[in-house]
Amino acid sequence: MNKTHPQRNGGVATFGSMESSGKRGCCHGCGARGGCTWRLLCLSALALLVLAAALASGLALALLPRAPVNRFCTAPNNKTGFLCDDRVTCVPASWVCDRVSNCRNGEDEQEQLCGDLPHSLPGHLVFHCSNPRSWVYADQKCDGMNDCGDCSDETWSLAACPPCGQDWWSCSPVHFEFCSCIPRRLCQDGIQHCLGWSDELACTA
Ligand SMILES: [Ca+2]
Ligand SMILES: [Ca+2]
Repeated sequence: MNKTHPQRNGGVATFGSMESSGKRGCCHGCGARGGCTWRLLCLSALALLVLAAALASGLALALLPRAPVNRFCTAPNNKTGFLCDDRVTCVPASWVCDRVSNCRNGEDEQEQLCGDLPHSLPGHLVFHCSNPRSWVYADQKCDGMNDCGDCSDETWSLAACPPCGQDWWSCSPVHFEFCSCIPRRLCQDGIQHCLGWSDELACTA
């Protein structure tokens, strides 16, 4: 008595055709004893190809020359600033290359930026004093302090500073720290700051 398994003949025929086609092509064969070896091999090869393509794309993108990033921004108190990589954080100009990381990833202290000051800095961060050998950060221009040493960051036409604000007293100072305005908090503090004593005689805080 021969028993014929209803699925066996069909299965053999099916396996046979799939196996032969699997050897001809790829990812179609599934041998009964091989446990879908060809299919697994083909799928693995495909996965490797996809992975390799993804890696190659990433590498190509990394090697592409990047367009210069616009770092200009306005920091608090309307100061000229440096825009961090997050495109949100705006660091005041004088915080760049001060050896303190202020951007999340420290891009304000990178060697590329700080290696050859001031030439390595973006131009908008630098103010050149009337003395060609001196420079200050852009946010030190018109801040009331004599950072250039010759007041060219405060009074000269190069700086084009607005008149003293309401928190300042306009006079001719004697302290080299200031140029043409002194903070009103220094008025009537018992110390002469203005050449004509106006900070002690006329100014009210
Ligand atoms: Ca810094
Ligand atoms: Ca200044």
